[in-house]
Amino acid sequence: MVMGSLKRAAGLAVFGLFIFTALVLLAGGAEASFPLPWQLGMQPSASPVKENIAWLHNLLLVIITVITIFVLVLLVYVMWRFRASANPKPTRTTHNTMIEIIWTVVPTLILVAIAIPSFKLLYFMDRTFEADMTLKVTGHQWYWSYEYPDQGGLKFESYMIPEADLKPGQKRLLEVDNRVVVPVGTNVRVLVGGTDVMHSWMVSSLGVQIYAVPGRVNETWIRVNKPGTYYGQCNQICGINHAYMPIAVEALPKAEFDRWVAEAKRKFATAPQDGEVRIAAAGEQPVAAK
Ligand SMILES: [Cu+2]
Repeated sequence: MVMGSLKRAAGLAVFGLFIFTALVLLAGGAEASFPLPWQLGMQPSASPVKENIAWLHNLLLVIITVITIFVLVLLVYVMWRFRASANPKPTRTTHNTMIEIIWTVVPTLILVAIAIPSFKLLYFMDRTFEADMTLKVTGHQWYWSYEYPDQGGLKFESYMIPEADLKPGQKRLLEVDNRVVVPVGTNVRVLVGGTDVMHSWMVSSLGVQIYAVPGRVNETWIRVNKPGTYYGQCNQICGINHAYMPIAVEALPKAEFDRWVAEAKRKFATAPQDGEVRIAAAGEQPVAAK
């Protein structure tokens, strides 16, 4: 009777695991740097930081799966082994020094084993030592602005394209009028600030999520592995239009990037810069230029 239900439970667990694996494999097949309906798992990695995040994620997934299965097996065994019907006279055992040492030391070792790669990754994500160029990102209610200090201070604003104006093939709530363009294979130092409330610059496939705080400059870095467009969103609840300030990072080969810079300088030199604002220094009110 007991063995029968155990077998049924084990059968169900194996079936569940099979369905889950199939879904993950299906979802993993999608090579897209934006969210997809019914997506499971993470977007494919397009930067060294994201590759390392995915690696740590997969390691942790294995560890928590093994721990969960181990604890489940122990619980089921204890329920069966010490059931009342087979133990009319209950055992009075309360302590076992050996077991207590094991269940203290082993989890500690597991935590240390997780902490080492975790801290290594935190420092790797923090900043790049060898920056080839700098990109300044500023969060506003409710759009982003970008500035290129190494390209003659080129700057522009990036607004979402409203649903009614979308052209065929453009992504709803993700497409912007001016994409932020970076060269591939280049260490880009990203300085992030804000002018009004807290925002967050998040691009999933590049492994970046950093707060844009008024009066403060946060630093991170990206290095895009291959050309393409990588989508993200502000992921700090920042007001009524929080959902309408997407991010589109376009990575171009270096020569094409230089051409883009020359073109962008002409385009944005003449464009009106009404809402132009700069990252405010600590303790200073955000300043809007005339
Ligand atoms: Cu925001």
